Amino acid sequence: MKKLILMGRSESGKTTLTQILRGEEINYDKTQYIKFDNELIDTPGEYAQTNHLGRALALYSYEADIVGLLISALEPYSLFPPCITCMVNREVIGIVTKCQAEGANPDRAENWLRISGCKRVFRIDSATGYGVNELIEYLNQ
Ligand SMILES: Nc1nc2c(ncn2[C@@H]2O[C@H](COP(=O)(O)OP(=O)(O)OP(=O)(O)O)[C@@H](O)[C@H]2O)c(=O)[nH]1
Ligand SMILES: [Mg+2]
Repeated sequence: MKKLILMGRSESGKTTLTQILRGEEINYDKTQYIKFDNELIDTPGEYAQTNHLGRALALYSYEADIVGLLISALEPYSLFPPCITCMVNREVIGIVTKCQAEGANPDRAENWLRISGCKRVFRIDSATGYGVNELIEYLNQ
C-alpha cells in the first residue's frame, strides 16, 4: 500500500480510518502526537487547526506518498484554504468521512475539498464501511 498521511480537524475521523485500513477493531483513541507506521501517518487534528502547527504538516507530508485531506460530511465549515494542495509536491486526495451519518452533507464537503485543489475525492463512512474498499484499491494501485 502507498504510504498515506492523514490531515484534518479533530473528530474528522483520521484515527478511525487508520484502524479500518489496518483491519483493526474501531476504538476511540484521541491522537496526541504524530504517529508513524509503515503505511500510515496519523496526525492530531490540532495540527490542522493551529496556524503554526499547520506548517509542520506540510513538512511531514514528505514522509508519505499520498496526502489525505479529511473533511467530515457533518463539518459546518472547511479548515482548508482554496488551492492549498500546491503546498506539497505529493499527490493530495480528499476524503469525505461520516457520509452515512444522520445530517451528513457529503456534496458540500466534497466541494470544499475540490476548491482546496483535490482532484480525486473519496466518500467513506468508517462506521458502515461505505466507500472504504474503493480507497484501499486506490492505495494498492
Ligand atoms: N458515523 C461515523 N463516525 C465516525 C466516522 N469516522 C469517525 N467517526 C467517529 O468520530 C469520532 C472521532 O473519530 P477519530 O477517528 O478519533 O477522529 P480524529 O480525526 O482522529 O480526531 P483527533 O485524533 O482528535 O484529531 C469517533 O467517535 C469515531 O467513532 C465515520 O466515517 N462515520
Ligand atoms: Mg485521531
